[in-house]
Amino acid sequence: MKKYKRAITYGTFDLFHIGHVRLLQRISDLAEEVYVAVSSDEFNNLKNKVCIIPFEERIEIVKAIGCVTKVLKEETWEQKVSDIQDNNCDLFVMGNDWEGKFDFLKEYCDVIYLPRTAGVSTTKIKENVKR
Ligand code: C2G
Repeated sequence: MKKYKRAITYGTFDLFHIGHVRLLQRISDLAEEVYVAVSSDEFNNLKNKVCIIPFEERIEIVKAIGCVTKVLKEETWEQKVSDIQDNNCDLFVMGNDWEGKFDFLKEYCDVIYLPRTAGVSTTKIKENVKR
């Protein structure tokens, strides 16, 4: 029996890599179900992130990950509270590069920040490809 029923996490998941997989797997170790909100291309602009892979492909890739129960679209910074309430999530998880940034959600569900997978990032992949 896992500690949580339904976890939710958010991200761009561009150039999907092992850091993303491990994060989702560790969330799945904690919760029966894993909901993932994938950032739209427009929201990425708000995050000043330029995506290589378009939203439609990024969300299809995340949906194909075995431990992912459901995918949602992330379009605003403000949607997390309603996402948590509408989907009855009892856990919100992010990698610890976001440590503390979403503690206000503790009013609605548990909040956990997991250690990032060291040595891998979309930025690093982009740089390696350019070499
Ligand atoms: N991640 C990780 N290890 C890495 C790289 C990323 O654990 N080496 C985690 C991040 O901490 C994040 C998730 O994978 O929890 C997705 O990372 P990004 O796609 O970079 O997401 P980000 O742009 O941080 O978007 O509203 C929240 C934002 O949408 C988060």
